[in-house]
Amino acid sequence: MEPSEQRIKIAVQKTGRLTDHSIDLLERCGLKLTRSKDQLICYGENMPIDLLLVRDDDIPGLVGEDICDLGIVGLNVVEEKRLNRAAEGRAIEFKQIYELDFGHCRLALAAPDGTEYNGPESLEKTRIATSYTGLLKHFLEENRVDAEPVYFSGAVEIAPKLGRADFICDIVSTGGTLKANGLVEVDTLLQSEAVVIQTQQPLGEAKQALVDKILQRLDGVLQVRESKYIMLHAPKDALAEIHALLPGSEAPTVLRLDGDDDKVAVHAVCRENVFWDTLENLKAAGASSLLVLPVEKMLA
Ligand code: PRT
Ligand code: ZN
Repeated sequence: MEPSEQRIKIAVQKTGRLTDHSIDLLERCGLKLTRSKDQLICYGENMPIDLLLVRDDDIPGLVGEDICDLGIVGLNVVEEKRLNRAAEGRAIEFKQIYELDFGHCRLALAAPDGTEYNGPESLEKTRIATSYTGLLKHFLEENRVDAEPVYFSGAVEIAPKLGRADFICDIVSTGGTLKANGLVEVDTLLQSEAVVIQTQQPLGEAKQALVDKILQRLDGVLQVRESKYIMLHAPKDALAEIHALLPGSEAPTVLRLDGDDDKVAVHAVCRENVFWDTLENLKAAGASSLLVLPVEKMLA
């Protein structure tokens, strides 16, 4: 095994909403992992890459302080950490590389059903319970509103019932928790999803080459998720119309069909989801023998 300073370290959430998705994504990039006995590290068996399994709140700090080279974490956590550090005069910046299309949620303002809200000015002189004081203060400053953030480390949604706040500012995904507590969403501060962050420190040639390789594979895995390979027969005179209907495809391959001078075979990689509607529209434009196949791997 390489000396530890030559291995890439990726900070990943130990247990939580992002854990399975993050590990699955890295495994689909070809990484074979074994967990250490204490479950705190996953060692890469076939590549010099190890995962540090930590609380999600620690991930931006570990990457910002150069202890890990990459991290997978919610944008909400990254932005909160960045703003808190900036307020303390210890700014950290990351190379934020990819949005990973999982862990979707939003940081939203909510209030007891019936509360009047006509925009941020309605927050003037109110108390707002949150664990996201950095993002909330930033929002209040941007909107020049004087309100009082009240820090709650968890169970923010019960603050209004306890008489501790007029509004709450918390992460929402389905909205079920707000509803169960008689709260209504009134504004959105941030749309979030899991992202890959990279340290801004130069990594050295060998490590950077490995990071580039893993990022290229990640890109391939993300593209493949939405991509499909379409094969069809098209009348030559409908080719332009049919190409225009193929979602997200750049240059389809057009092949001659043996014994048929009027039609050609068209093969294309479509980088957006192919729905039944698309196939029906292609058929209406004259396409026949339509076949849609999943794409296993892709390298641009
Ligand atoms: O232990 P550790 O600190 O690592 O974990 P954690 O408890 O802080 O985080 P975790 O696992 O709950 O969430 C990790 C990340 O997932 C968050 O930082 C977000 O980026 C993202 N995420 C996506 C969410 C949600 N969806 C979500 N729904 N994080 C939290 N929630 C909460 C929400 O606040 C509400 O209380 O889940 C509850 C249910 O939400 P509704 O709207 O579906 O009812
Ligand atoms: Zn956390």
